[in-house]
Amino acid sequence: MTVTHYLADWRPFPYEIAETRLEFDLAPRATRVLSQIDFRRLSAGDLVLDGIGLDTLSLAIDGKPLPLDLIDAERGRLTLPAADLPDSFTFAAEVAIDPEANTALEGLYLSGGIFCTQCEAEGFRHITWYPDRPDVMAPFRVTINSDMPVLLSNGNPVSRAEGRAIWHDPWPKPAYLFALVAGDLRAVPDSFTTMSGRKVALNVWVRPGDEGRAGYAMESLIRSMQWDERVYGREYDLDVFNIVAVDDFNMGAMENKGLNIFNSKLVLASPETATDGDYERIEGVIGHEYFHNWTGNRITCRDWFQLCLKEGLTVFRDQQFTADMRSPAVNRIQDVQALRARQFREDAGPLAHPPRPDRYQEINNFYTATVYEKGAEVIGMLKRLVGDDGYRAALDLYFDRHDGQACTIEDWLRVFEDATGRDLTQFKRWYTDAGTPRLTMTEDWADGALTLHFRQETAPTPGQPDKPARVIPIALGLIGPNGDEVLPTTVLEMTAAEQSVSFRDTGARPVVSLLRGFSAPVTVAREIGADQQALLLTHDTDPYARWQAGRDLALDGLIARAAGRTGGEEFTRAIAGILDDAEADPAFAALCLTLPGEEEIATAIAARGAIPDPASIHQARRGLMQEIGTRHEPVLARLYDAMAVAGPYRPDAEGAGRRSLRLACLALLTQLDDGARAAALFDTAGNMTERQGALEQLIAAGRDEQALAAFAAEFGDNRLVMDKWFMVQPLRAAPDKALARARELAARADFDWKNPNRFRALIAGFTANHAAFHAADGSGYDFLAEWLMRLDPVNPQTAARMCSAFETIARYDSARQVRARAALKRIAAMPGLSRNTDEMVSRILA
Ligand code: 0A1
Ligand code: ZN
Repeated sequence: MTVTHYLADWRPFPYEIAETRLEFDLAPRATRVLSQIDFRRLSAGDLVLDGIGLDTLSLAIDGKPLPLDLIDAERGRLTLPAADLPDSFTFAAEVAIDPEANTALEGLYLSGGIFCTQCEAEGFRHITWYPDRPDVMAPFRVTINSDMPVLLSNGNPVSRAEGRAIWHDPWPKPAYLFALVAGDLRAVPDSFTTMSGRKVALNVWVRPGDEGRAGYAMESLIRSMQWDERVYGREYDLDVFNIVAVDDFNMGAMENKGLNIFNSKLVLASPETATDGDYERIEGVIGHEYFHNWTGNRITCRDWFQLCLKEGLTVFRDQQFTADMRSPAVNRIQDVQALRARQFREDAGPLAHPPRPDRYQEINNFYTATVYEKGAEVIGMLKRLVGDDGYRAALDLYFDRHDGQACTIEDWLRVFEDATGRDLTQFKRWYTDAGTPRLTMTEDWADGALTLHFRQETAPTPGQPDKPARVIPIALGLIGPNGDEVLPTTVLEMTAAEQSVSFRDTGARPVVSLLRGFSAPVTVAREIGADQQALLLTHDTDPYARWQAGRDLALDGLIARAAGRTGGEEFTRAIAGILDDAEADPAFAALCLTLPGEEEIATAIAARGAIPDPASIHQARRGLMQEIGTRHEPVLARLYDAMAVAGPYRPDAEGAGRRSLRLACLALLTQLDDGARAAALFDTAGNMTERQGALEQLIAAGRDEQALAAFAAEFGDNRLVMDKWFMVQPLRAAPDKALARARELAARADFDWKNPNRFRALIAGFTANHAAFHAADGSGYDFLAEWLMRLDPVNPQTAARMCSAFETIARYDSARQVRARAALKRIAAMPGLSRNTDEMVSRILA
């Protein structure tokens, strides 16, 4: 039975909750959950509670037993007719659940012997009967009965005795923010004094033996707390803040009130086991979950259609935080790269949806790049339009007006309107309309005036055939032919489908530096010559625009090469300037020096109306890397040596930047030295960043046997490090070898595929090998389908998310499309297919 939920159908819940009391008797196979919920009637209506997979032992109202046949197990509902209910009453239930059998990792489950919970979005209904919707908020009192040494829940500790802990969370919260943890855990403790002088006890909880790898997470937490006070004036509001690392987790982490639960890969780090990228993600995600305390918990979402209210804003905040902790320019470019790779891709395919969707079948399928990353971009545009002061005033008003409430995108936009006087009616389309606008610019140069003509258009997306014009903030500058900036950044607010603007007195005809700072999430089409791109790459004052100019130049060359022509000569020449300057900003140079990936090249080819051929793209990219390496060998070799960092490893932006440039040089030099440098680096590097980087090069060069064995011997008992080992092999293997490699790995006893990290490492590592996944014979599609069908009955959420590997099939040739669709149809036909995967597959096949 497929049910579609519509935004238009939202109705307020007719009851409020004064307090929720829960008592857990923990046992792996039969945990007993006793609940007492104090309801008060707000308006007419039956009391409808949600519950799935519960063994209900008893139900009562004010102590009077209720018949169990009120339960509709098929629909997961318990309906108590309004006529039978007093105005205020206590509902009580006693249920039994089986955490050990819970492989879906939704609700209460066991991860390596640790009891833990995941309740967003609708996990709480797997724990007990409840109005499992975000607009029903309550203070919680939780009793945990268990012999486990550490017993945690939300809020503040009330009491602890042998076998029992009581917790009280005074802040009203929806059920999706509930959490419980019980296990043999060790704390890495610290403390923080808030700006008003409240002392908060901080703990990062890990398994015994992992304490030495939790320090960076703790430092990141403290930096996050300081930052939110300094930049947003937001203070923490409980006596304790706990973070727990677990090995089995469907996503990255979860912002449960006062008790964040994390995928261990986003907590545990040491120089020998984690890369610079891992450290950066840990800092960003610790920040993200902490920032949710205000944007998500104190102010939550009225319904799940409003998910981007908390997620877009919290991603925006964590991006600001990372930019402040590291390099604003480099991080902006990385964010844009990620947005293009994941969100533009989503927007261009069958899974396109607006940041605020108006329908869903399975809400867990909507934790997407569109809701998160595009949701953040929309806020960036809003900030640019109202200015920094306007943004601050609007946010202050948001916290003031809506603290303690469950809100909508309308509430959010209204605070901006009220704080700044701006009408945001047209701007709202960014929230309600799917698709990436394409911005076309043409130029006229006459009588010393440069006129720019802009046109915006957005292709239809599923269910949305017409796309009215949006507000697009276009930040631009002008660069004179001698490289001087003749117009600093100005922002043009485009509101119509077509609009023009003129600039005079600029001297000789300048080159437009367009969409500076990536001021709007749009694609750009413009006529621009290679010499103009080279000019921007060398002289633009805006780092994003500089990088983008190089990107476009490289893509032009790669597309030509993939079509069997020559290409890339201009890029190869133009990066000489970047290499000369590289030591001034190594991280930026590394970004410029790393060619677009194969997937990005395929996207660019499709955007020009051609059909990408994965094998030619792979060849084209390697060929251009070889040419660049050959042309610049002396300087690359010099930089490679110069970027070695002396002294102990530190995971800061400076060291990470030097290592990223070093590895970018290594990738080019490996084309010439057959892996000699990579082999040496693998043997001598004292940090995982360089070891993994070297290993990836050795795999690509087909010289990996020894290194892989050494790596496995050294790290065989470290799950997170072995995930890397499982990931890099199918990802970096030559396209004709990757599938065999993936199958071999999948057959290993330590391919513990029920663990989401391990499954993703191998299977998503393979699908990210573009030419291997899109093999002409369809073998890559078959491999993915086979594993999704295996995973779906065990863990529908993770299986469903990975269906998105198929979302680009429409841009390939018809033979590939036929094969991919056949694989998808096999999944669709599987008996008992989950609602999660069913929805994803049907949308892709539609
Ligand atoms: N709110 C979390 C993301 C999250 C969503 C769902 C989960 O389980 C299905 C887990 C985590 C965040 O934004 O970090
Ligand atoms: Zn979030």
